[in-house]
Amino acid sequence: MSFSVPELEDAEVIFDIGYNAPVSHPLVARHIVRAKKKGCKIICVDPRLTETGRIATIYLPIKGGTNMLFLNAMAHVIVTEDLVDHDFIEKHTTGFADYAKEVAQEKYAPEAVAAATHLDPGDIRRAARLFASSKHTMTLWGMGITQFSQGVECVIACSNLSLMTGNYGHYATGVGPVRGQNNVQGTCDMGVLPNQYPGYQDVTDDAIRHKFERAWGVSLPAHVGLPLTYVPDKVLREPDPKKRIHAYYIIGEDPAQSDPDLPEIRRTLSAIDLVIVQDIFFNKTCEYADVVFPATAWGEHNGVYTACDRRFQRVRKLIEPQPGCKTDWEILCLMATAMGYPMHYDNTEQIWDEMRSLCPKFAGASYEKMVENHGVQWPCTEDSPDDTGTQYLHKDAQFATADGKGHFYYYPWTPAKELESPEYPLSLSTVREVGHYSVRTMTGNCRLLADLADEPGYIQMNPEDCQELGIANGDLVRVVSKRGHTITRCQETDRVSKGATYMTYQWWIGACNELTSAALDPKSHTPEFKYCACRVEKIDDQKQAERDVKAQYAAIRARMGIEVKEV
Ligand SMILES: Nc1nc2c(c(=O)[nH]1)N[C@H]1C(S)=C(S)[C@@H](COP(=O)(O)OP(=O)(O)OC[C@H]3O[C@@H](n4cnc5c(=O)[nH]c(N)nc54)[C@H](O)[C@@H]3O)O[C@H]1N2
Ligand SMILES: Nc1nc2c(c(=O)[nH]1)N[C@H]1C(S)=C(S)[C@@H](COP(=O)(O)OP(=O)(O)OC[C@H]3O[C@@H](n4cnc5c(=O)[nH]c(N)nc54)[C@H](O)[C@@H]3O)O[C@H]1N2
Ligand SMILES: [Mo]
Repeated sequence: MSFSVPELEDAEVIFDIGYNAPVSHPLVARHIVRAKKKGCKIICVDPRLTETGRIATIYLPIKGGTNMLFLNAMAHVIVTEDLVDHDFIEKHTTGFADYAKEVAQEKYAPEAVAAATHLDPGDIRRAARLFASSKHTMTLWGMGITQFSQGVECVIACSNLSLMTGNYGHYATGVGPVRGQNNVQGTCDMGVLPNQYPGYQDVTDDAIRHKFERAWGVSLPAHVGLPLTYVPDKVLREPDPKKRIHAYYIIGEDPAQSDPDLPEIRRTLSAIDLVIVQDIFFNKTCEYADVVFPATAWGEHNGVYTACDRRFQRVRKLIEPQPGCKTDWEILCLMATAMGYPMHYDNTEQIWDEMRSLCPKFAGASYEKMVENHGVQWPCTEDSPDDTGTQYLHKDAQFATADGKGHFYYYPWTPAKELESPEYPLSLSTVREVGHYSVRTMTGNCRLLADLADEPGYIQMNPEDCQELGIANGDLVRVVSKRGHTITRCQETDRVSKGATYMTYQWWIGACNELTSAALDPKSHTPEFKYCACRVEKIDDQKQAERDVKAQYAAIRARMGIEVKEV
């Protein structure tokens, strides 16, 4: 994120696209509400009417999968109505003239994209004018733009809008990809990426690689590793046995629930020789594990988490772990040692200080500074007390590119890879709900949260679709795609448009990843979780279906070792 979350309160315009803060990040949502109370205008682009959409100045109920068409139309209006910041563009960017020529084409006029995007051309024009009207326009995006086969290009298109309107490089402006989990930013900071070491340093850069080799006393490969989403390929379809994956060490991830196309994931996990799962609960992937390492949870260990706005924060142990559980870093040390590389640290601060010595961006972010300043935002390059970190990036519009400038790139729209068809006439998008968390190991066993929503989850459907299929609110239904099928409950709501359906990916029985497609973005390798085609089938014998769901739920919980206390 280029800005800090609290800066949102001083935004004059918030451009919220494909991001549902009230459900996904209630603390961020609070800042959006405060901004609104201070007079901020909100543009919300989401095919479902979210709570942000409800309080928006302009709500744009976009047809799923047409983000790029819409973003190019926004750029079209800003360019053709000459709402751009000429001075900023000239001083701080390159490539604008070529980009402007492309988006100025008539095919991107709001009137021309109306049919495909399902948006009112007047609303697009109003939104573009509002976006360009302020130097405190702040953009927030989420999975609604990134979980597409054209995710990265849409992120660049959002950045273009900020560049052309001078919305970079000062307080309360810029772009905010709001990261998912409490520490997903931290895992990337620490190099849990196929192409980079800690501190965003490329594995293909010889000087960098040699630095890590010297520090660790090992030789390291010069090639980029494999992204998570290529594991099925490298297990099921790799002809060269030497290149096939034989062992899979999974730490804090539940691919058997959260990866797309679960029938294929099950084949993959069954075909691998060795599966190790390191987790705080018995998750669905554990059913395929040869070894399970029980790890400690957040209240049971010390460490550092990075928030979405680059803020390192100390976390402290509150309680002693259960006997037999170890911290993730201790387990890794034991594994490394057992494999012939003696690895030892006395505590997390030692690990942190080694990391700082190897990562220029983080070099000044000591434990001490984190405590004194309630966290430190990177980059923090100097050890001296004066360097307290970086609140917002690209100060004075100096960008982290070779020439220090922001670059414009144009991309045409590419539709989602699987569209509605006579056999699968509905679109399916998969999203989040407020009461449950990702693979539900952490929320599924809590009675209070189960009261909010429980198995087999639900599918949001427009009332007209329900009527056509003869399905009532609350009915169990079967949902089918090219990959598989699942059972869930119909939730009738006019917040979604006709022809579009939504499921959350938290459910073990109503598992939407039985249906989703593994089409990937070629740059980020992120699956197209936000679009595939499905059909919904009515179930005639509801009583039997209810009994089946209950039995399946009991069986899954028994396999997971979950004791259910009836109250
Ligand atoms: N309660 C709860 N909170 C969570 C999580 C959880 O599981 N439960 N998970 C965490 C994680 S890992 C993450 S990554 C974040 C994600 O947080 P978000 O990005 O907010 O998550 P989603 O609900 O997946 O998607 C956001 C919105 O995209 C919209 N959308 C779908 N298709 C399109 C489209 O074609 N165009 C546009 N513009 N929008 C579209 C959906 O309707 C949805 O409202 O949430 C985190 N917070
Ligand atoms: N259909 C569909 N699928 C999706 C998405 C979607 O929008 N739609 N979103 C995708 C996204 S953005 C994400 S991030 C993934 C999330 O999917 P996952 O990463 O698989 O799910 P999480 O629930 O975040 O946690 C994974 C595991 O980590 C364990 N865990 C928690 N804390 C610790 C710890 O301290 N140590 C260890 N070792 N384990 C721990 C939990 O018990 C859990 O089993 O799902 C993806 N899958
Ligand atoms: Mo995520």
